[in-house]
Amino acid sequence: MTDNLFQPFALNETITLQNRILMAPLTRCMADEELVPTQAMAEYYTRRAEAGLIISEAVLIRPDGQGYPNTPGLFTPAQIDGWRVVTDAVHQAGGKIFAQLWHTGRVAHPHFFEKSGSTQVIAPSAVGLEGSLPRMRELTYRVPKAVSHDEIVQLVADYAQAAANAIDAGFDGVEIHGANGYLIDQFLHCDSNRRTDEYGQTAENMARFPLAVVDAISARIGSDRTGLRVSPGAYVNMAGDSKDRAVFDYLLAELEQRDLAFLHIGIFDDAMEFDYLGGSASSYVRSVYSKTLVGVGSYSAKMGSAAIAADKFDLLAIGRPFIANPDYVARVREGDELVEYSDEMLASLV
Ligand code: FNR
Ligand code: 8K6
Repeated sequence: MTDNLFQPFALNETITLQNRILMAPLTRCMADEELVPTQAMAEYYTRRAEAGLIISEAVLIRPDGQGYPNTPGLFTPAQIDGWRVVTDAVHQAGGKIFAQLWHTGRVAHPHFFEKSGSTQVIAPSAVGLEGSLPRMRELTYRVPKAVSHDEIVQLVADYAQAAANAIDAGFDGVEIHGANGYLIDQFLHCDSNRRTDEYGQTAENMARFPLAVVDAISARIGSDRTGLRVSPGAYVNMAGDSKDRAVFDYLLAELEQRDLAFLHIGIFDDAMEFDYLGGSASSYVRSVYSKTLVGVGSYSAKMGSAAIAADKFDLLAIGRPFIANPDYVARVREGDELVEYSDEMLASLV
């Protein structure tokens, strides 16, 4: 039984989703060399327009946020025009789509953005990742430069501008990518944030930049069109620390005071438990945050439906099965069998 997934859901007074299934953000590395979305991407998203809400693949707010090849941007007129083709097509098909706004922080590599004139990888602190980029083993991660106060102010402005660009491009809203060990998440974990100024050391300070981004974007496009994805449990590009718990307790209490469209967990498998969270990432967030929550992470439609029925979260995001099944929503509704996901499917946009 998955009936509850097919109930409409009002995020707020301005946005109602036709069902409770979200397409999770999925980086596909298929934009053109100018990081402009292509016609093939418009068709890929349009095939999935039956989702209650599509969250786009992560979209760069500016050049120095790039850490993977051919990830699209929202900082040039051509990129905005390219996205308008995508959003128009999704809307024509009856769908809704938010842009996921992204800066990878220390996971970036100048290989991708040195032609923009900058060669500096930036992060909260000068603590690099070990190793090299996925599928580009000749590129090793750099030790980032710790951003200055003025550079933080500029980053907040750049996030807000990218959100305004997303609305110009026809998106229904934005999801701030605060998860998976990228820039915003780097401020929230002790592994990557060693600052001793007003952006480090205490929970309030470590949450200052993420909340400044949330507030600047909300002021620019409305909190009703602003969502946020977070990873309180460190699991990728990040080491966990028991002191991170207090940071997320503070952040989530602050977010409780704001009227975001939704909060979304960033995790690959929601069965993963974190000692310092006292359980899974979703159960922890649910225990301290009472507003709309999107669960995700290795869920089948049945498991997700049961989790919603048990009030563990309100909406279900589906990632890999949506890559394997463009018509995922129809298949679940009809009780049809699903095609199983495999990593080889990442080679083309179907
Ligand atoms: C992802 N995920 C991801 N998350 C995110 O916040 N932004 C992104 O751009 C991406 N990109 C991405 C690409 C690929 C190929 C995969 C497999 C995953 C994570 C994704 O949104 C989701 O959280 C996980 O895939 C877990 O959900 P499923 O796949 O188990 O339903
Ligand atoms: C070159 C493609 C870059 C895409 C970046 C997004 C992440 C892709 C994820 C692929 C699946 C890997 C799962 C790793 C989960 C770690 C859990 C410990």
